[in-house]
Amino acid sequence: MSDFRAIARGILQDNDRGGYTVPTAGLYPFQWNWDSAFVAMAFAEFDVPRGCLELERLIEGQWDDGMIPHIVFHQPSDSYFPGADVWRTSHRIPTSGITQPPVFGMAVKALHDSGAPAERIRPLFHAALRYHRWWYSARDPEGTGLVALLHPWESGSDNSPAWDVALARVPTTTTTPVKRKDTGHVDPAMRPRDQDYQRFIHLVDTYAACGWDAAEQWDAAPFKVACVQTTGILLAAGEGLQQLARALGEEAAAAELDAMNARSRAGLDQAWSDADSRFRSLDLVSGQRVAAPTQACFIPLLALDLPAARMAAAEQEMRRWCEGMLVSFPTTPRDYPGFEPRRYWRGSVWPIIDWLLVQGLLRNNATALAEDIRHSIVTALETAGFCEYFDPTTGEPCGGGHFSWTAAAYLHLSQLKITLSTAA
Ligand code: 2M8
Repeated sequence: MSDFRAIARGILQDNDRGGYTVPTAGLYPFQWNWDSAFVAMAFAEFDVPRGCLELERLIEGQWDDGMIPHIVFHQPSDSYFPGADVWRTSHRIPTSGITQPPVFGMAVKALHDSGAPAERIRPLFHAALRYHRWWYSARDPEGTGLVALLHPWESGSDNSPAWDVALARVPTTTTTPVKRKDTGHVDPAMRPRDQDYQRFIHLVDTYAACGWDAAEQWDAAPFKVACVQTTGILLAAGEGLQQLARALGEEAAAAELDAMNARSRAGLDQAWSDADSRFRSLDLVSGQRVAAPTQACFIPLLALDLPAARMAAAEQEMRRWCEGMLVSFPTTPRDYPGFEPRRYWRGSVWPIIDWLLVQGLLRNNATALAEDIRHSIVTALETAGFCEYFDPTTGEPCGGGHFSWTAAAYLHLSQLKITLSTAA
């Protein structure tokens, strides 16, 4: 029988480029923000110093305004588009100009809880605090409680059906020629479409023309969605950071985090829809709630203790999405017209999303569903390998292989023991 945990650790080793981990060689040859945070959380379970180093390398890219970019280009590589030259940013090392879901603070807390020393945790804590301040000031300047994304890549769920309506308004014209490399690494049928890429790069051109100034971008953005997944992750991270602030004796920071967290909690509370049994993001350009059902709608469970009626409804809806699926959790339900089980974020199963959902379900005492999802993804991985994501209808491995965050999710989920609650 294979030692899958050893294989997973081997993947993290192979993808190490000197204290940071690339998602996978070739397809993604740089350091990605939330990929590294998941990897650091896995390291927290067996190699705490290496986990700290992962985050320390990531914040080499942190901007003066607190933003942690979605890509840090530590070394050149021409196997990825858009590379450093397309972004035209001015940090002291090359980075992209947008961010990703703020799992970072969750990883700092996990490393602290695993015994990382205060001299390594304190600087990471302060980087996280500056990052959270940036989120609230740059991405919720009106204080609504939900933080907004200015680019679908910031969601991490790049071509999710959640963005279809908002992204359709973005012009396909670009000043930068679009020279895709991703489709040379994996089957184009699994990747976003060319039109999506035209729009992704139109947005990059637009924000580069703003000199990447946060306020100018906010005014110029043709894509602006206040996102329940990002806010749920921000709040989960913020709660951990608040506890960490107390442990570090940083009382003023604890009070500041408390206020930021309260703002997100209120924003999420308003984003719940009884009619849909899920949370819904808000398109700030049209003023409409996002109708498309995606995994994002359940990520707030991570950070909220849902009232019993809401939780029962959410659980029932999540179970409905899983019906007839070989692997859970599909990022879009099969009965939605935009469902494409192999095309990247349009329905496929992502192990790191399962990790977040399992955590959210456990927080809300839905232990049976948490265990079903955990068991389903661990089995899929042991059957099909450490791929980027899975087709939920067939269990087929999709996207890139030898994938770091998949290995990280396996290391966490394969050893997680869930005790079924009697009420479940
Ligand atoms: C994917 O996104 C990148 C852009 O950031 C791409 O397709 O080129 C997404 O799955 C994203 O969530 C992930 O962080 C990244 C690296 O794994 O790949």
